[in-house]
Amino acid sequence: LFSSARGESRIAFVHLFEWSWNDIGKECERQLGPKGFTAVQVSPPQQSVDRSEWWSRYQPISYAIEGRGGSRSEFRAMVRRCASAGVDVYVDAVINHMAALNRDFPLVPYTSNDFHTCRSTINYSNRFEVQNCDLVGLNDLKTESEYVRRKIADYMNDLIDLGVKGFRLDAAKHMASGDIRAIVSKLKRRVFIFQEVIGAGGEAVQPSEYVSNGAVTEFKFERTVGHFFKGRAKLKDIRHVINSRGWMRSDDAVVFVSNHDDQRQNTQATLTYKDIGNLYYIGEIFSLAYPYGYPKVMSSYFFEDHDQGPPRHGVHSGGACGREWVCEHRWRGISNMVEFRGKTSGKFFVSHWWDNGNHQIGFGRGGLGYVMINREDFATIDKVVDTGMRQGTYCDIVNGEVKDGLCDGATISVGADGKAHFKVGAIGAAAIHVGSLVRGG
Ligand code: ARE
Ligand code: CA
Repeated sequence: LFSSARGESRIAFVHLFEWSWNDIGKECERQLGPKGFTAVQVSPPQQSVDRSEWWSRYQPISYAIEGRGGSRSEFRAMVRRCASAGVDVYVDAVINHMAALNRDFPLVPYTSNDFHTCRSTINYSNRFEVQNCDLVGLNDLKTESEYVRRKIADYMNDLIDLGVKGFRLDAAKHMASGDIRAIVSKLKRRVFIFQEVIGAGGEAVQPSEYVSNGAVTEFKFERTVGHFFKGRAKLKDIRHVINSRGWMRSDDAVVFVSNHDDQRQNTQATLTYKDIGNLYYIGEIFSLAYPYGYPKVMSSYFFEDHDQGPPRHGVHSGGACGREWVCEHRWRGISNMVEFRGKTSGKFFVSHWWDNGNHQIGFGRGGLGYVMINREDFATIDKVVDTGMRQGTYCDIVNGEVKDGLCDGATISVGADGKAHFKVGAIGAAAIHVGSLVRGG
């Protein structure tokens, strides 16, 4: 079902938002490959309006591969380096619309005939308006036209020739599902498709309409994690909400704690790196441990203003993680939980659940891993629980790293009865898995 270039199932991927192609190539080799990330989502690579705001990338003016990310040859080199490191590249494909300029794009070429004519503000309870009117003023393409479909497919096939293995279809809700199907059927190879469809009750167009074309974003996951980790409900109840009625099937869902839009405009409901304490950190650890969907890790740059573009210096050329770039994907507990998710993928269910009746939870993955999450603001966890794991000493990969078979940080001992003693501080986590066994067993 979810097979990737590695020939394994899809484990987790990262969105290196606004990273340059050169920096991504290096990151694949140094970090993403070694930590077991399946893929990296890159910012829209096609030629866009030339503005400093991050969102200029969502305003295409042609399908040439050039712009802030780098040149076409740098893009090609990135894909090759990532492939050698075992990491697929997913492109954010902006195909619903062109830039908010005159309806004339000679470089494609598109002329006014290739666009819809509705310019009114979209009323989301009206299907026609959602799919035919300009989204925030962006020129809406006639995706029902054979010519437009061919131009879009040519662009995507060009990327496939460059080695791209998947696509995020931006603003998929604004294209009829059948239009997407027709475009995807023109692709020369089978690739991973996931569609950005923001589900909202009462709207005319629903995410379920799109599952026949590929995976779909499940925004309920982001909102649920935000709701519980921001302390609005007892964390112990989160398992009754995720994957409950009305949720996308796990195999169809792409999930995330936060995305590039919501970390800017929806911070009341969404966890981001800006949340005080370690909330984002433990929310991400939870998401990577919990068996639902195909998780995407957001990797951000520090920003103050909604529109603010990326740092002038790249991550590997003076910008640096922790200085101008946040690089959440490198935080120890997050990168190591990608390994946890890979090692536990054979048992894609929750086992050995424990909670304190409030905001402290622990759960296993059928004997392949165990995670403890403490969302209490003050109380620590000091508890013996049944992990279901084989006897041995395991490196707690949130608080330590396995190096040459040894753990450089905290360890957890699992007894012959599967029980282990966990001590976890307030707003903290601990996790062990079969790959972090360091002694005994
Ligand atoms: C920019 C300016 C605008 C200006 C426009 C044209 O900000 O003021 O009118 O340019 O000149 C991104 C930015 C936009 C930006 C755009 C183009 O977010 O601010 O506009 O790039 O540069 C809906 C869609 C959903 C979409 C969100 C943003 O359904 O698909 O709006 N998300 C994707 C990307 C965005 C991107 C685009 C689409 C456009 O992830 O980054 O926009 O390519 C409810 C509804 C949702 C709706 C949501 C917000 O939740 O259910 O469907 O999402 O409200 O309106
Ligand atoms: Ca449309």
